[in-house]
Amino acid sequence: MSDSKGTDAGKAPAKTTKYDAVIVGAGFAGMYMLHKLRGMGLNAHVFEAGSDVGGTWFWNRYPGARVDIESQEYSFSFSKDLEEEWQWTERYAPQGELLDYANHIADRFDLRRDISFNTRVESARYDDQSGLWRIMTDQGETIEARYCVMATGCLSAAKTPDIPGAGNFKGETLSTATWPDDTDLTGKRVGIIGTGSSGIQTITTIAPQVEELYVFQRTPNYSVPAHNRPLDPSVREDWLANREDYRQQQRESGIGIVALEAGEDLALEQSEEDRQREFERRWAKGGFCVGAPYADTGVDPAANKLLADFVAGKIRGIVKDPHTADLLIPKTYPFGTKRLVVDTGYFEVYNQDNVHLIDLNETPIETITETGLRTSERDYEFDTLIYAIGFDAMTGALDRIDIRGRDGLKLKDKWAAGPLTYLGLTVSGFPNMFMITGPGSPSVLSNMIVSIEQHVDWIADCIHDMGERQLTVVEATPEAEAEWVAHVNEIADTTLYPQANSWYLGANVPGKPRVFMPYVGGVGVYREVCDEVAANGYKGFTLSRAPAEAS
Ligand code: FAD
Ligand code: N01
Repeated sequence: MSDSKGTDAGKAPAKTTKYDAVIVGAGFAGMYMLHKLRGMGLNAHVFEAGSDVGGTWFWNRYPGARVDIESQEYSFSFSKDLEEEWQWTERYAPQGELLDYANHIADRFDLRRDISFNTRVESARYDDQSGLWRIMTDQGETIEARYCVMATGCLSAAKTPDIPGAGNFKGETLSTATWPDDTDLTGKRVGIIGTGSSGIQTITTIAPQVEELYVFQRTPNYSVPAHNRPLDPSVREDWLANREDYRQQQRESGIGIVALEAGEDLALEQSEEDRQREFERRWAKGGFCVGAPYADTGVDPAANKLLADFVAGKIRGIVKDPHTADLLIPKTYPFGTKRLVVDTGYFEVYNQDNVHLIDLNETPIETITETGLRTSERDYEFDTLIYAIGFDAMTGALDRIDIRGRDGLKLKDKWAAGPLTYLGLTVSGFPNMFMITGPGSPSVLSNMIVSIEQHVDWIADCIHDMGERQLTVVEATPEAEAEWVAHVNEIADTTLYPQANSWYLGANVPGKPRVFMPYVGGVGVYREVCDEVAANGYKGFTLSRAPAEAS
């Protein structure tokens, strides 16, 4: 159906460019989607707001940014050659190496020729008659495409500071989510707001360089040791030798990580001695496996408390000042119900004289000032202010696009009380639009690369099958969507997750509906559901031809 190409959007005068599929976003999801659709002979094109590929790893260049899943597991499996030629250097790859990996993929599969960079998609409207999406960019171009794939990222819409006086500060202001390359904090006085994963990685890395570091903490986070180190060649050899088996394990697992070693026994049924031994073994191994020793810690408050107490003991053992240690121990939510942080000496930095922890519960921020920040207790002065305050997660990037489906229905209105999706892949009323790792899928509760691959493959198969049947419109039914949303909520409620004011629930964005967004059923179970839907003739979808093509 394509009749013209426009790889250099923005330079051309207003015109309509046609593609079979438009993909929004050139992170790992958008890149693989492009590769896959191209391989099927489709004319697909990507629009990316940034100036290059990599998504998360392109934007988040703050000091210490690195993956929280072992490198070989956080990598694509779709190409054996890619897997064999790429060499990770550390157990947990740093941001720069992850960005190199993204660039390597773009080069190796010659992706850039079908990506328009520095181009933000502002609106996407579905036309009922033609069954096509009309997409508009901030470069003034209009695009028509049969399929629109939102690869916009779950953690790509950074929050803007909602703190009184934000903007007053006359020194250097930085955000972890849009960190510039040429920053040197050596010898500076720095204030940082936020102690999630981004804050913790930044704090740990800059603490030895800066003169003074003021950490403004509202809620402490559970953090476990990464035990990061240069990647042992034997790990790579073992992974490549058993690649098929490991990849299969990932796909069938709970969160897509082989190293998780998800325990199947119940904590409450173990002796105190056995439990401590297992907790210690996992702490020594490091990473997310610390959070999965037993099957009941995520669902039973008593079992959860055993693990939480163990980790609290570790924090007390590391941090010398008992009051500071106490402030660093989470007390308001169960262990693991916010994304666990995997750190490299985080708690240790509080033993340094130049690092100061300020508890915002005790002394809240009154205002940002020209020279720093004022709490209810005193003024703090610094040269650089860092915001590590997180994202409008899962729905934020989609909300920032004016998406209108059948009969002009706005996605934002449809989702006013929380996201409604079928399988986290599609939305009823928005035919031919797919989301990669959307709300209602395992997404951010999983190894994202595993989930991205599964979604891309499923979407590509669906588009292929539509072509085979000479059909042009695929749309989730309202009934299937309602049933899926109820199921997602029901199983979330069997866990302790909803007890934390986390971004999984939208609790970090004022006014955002409180709905648990990701699917907790596990990537293996979820994959089976998606495969069954496809095998049963796309159960829960209507497949048709657009009215303009029906005769
Ligand atoms: P992204 O990488 O977010 O890419 C989306 C792209 O879409 C962005 O480049 C954005 O600019 C673009 N975009 C969005 N809206 C528009 C628009 N309207 N027009 C044009 N372009 C648009 N996950 C893990 O599993 N393990 C980890 O260790 C891990 N670490 C993380 C660390 C950080 C700092 C963050 C923020 C997230 C992390 N994640 C991690 C989650 C991470 O987002 C995913 O692993 C993965 O990189 C997501 O890829 P993606 O392509 O889906 O989205
Ligand atoms: O964001 P967050 P993040 N005043 O929302 C605080 C992934 N990731 O960017 O909890 C004061 O977790 C807020 O406090 P509170 C990972 O999935 C992975 O750190 O709202 N404080 C919190 O402490 C992660 O979960 C890695 O009370 C304010 C912090 O800011 C996700 O991205 C690395 C505030 C925000 O924490 C998001 O992590 C980085 C205010 N007004 C990110 N507003 C890896 O390691 C917010 N805060 C792989």
